[in-house]
Amino acid sequence: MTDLPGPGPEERLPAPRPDLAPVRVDRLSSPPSTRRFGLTGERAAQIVRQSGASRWAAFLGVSFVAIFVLVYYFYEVGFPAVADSGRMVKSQQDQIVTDVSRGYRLYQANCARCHGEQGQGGIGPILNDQMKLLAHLNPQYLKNVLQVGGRYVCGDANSLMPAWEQPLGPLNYQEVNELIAWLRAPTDLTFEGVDPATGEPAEISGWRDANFVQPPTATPVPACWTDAFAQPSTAPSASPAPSGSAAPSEAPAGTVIKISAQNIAFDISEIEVPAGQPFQIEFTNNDAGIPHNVAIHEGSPTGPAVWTGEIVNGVTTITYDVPALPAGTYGFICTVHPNMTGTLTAK
Ligand code: HEC
Ligand SMILES: [Cu+2]
Repeated sequence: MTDLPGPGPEERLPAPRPDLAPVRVDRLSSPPSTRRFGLTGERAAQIVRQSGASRWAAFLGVSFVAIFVLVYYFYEVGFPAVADSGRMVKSQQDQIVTDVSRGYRLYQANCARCHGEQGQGGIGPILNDQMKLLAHLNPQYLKNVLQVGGRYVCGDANSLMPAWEQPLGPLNYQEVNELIAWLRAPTDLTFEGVDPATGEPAEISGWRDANFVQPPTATPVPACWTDAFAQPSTAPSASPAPSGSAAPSEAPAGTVIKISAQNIAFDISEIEVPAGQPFQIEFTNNDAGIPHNVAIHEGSPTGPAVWTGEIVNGVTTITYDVPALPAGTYGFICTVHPNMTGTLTAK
């Protein structure tokens, strides 16, 4: 610690050091010839050529990067004036198609047995109706129905449709989103799917017509689907009354056909009536709280309607007076449940 011995630590001072003379060093050790700035003409020309070339190379490099960045930008977000040309838009569309086709498969597996393979209705209400798809079947409503179940629709606690989304149902939120994407898929969206009728691969397209405009005369879709049947049923119920008062006098000895409906099905699939004679149908609806009727259509149940009976809520019995039918084959159907059908022959 100390340089010189002393009587006490406080008296020990640093020893003086001799002055150091600065050492002179030549900074450059290369020979002076290399440190001359003089240029030969040849060398100067070479330098000019070289720097010109490297500026050119740098310019090319920078422009290449600039063009690349620009092209890549448009490749990602789309070229101006070329619709849907961007990679991001395309991959977004691919994702939508993936969702829709998965939703389509979920629909065929879980929903088609009640709502029909084409959404035409059956045990459950029609879903592919443009008026419904316009506003009634909006994503939030569909989400609620699938979360809560059929009771959300008309407040019927005994609705036939269960809840579908977890935790009450079997499907997770992703599957529900895919189902909603399918139900609302526009008609111009097509994808590879399996035709439920043939089991063959087929081009499937959505139901919703994006260009559909509500006709001015259209009545809005009621919140509860059975209300849609209430209106026509009240109007015809007024007209059958006068004809009903006339019919019994006409056909007291006439034919009376008995049909009943239970568990969303008719008990018979074939009826025979005399041609050219009015007859009566005694219709019993055994499904509590579920509306049914009998309607007669030309040729087949999907043909043009010839006569439509009043829709009645079960459990009840109603006697319909049916006007005379020309000889031929007809279909009978429940207007509310298009999968309740049968054949009627007049001869
Ligand atoms: C067991 C038959 C059945 C199955 C399976 C079924 N539904 Fe339903 N669905 C119904 C019935 C019945 C109603 C009417 C609810 C009510 O009023 O009680 C309904 C109502 C609906 C509604 C409301 C319709 C409207 O007009 O407001 C939607 C949407 C719906 N179902 C979608 C689906 C989807 C999607 C699936 C498949 C995951 C499905 N349903 C499976 C029977 C079924
Ligand atoms: Cu019915």
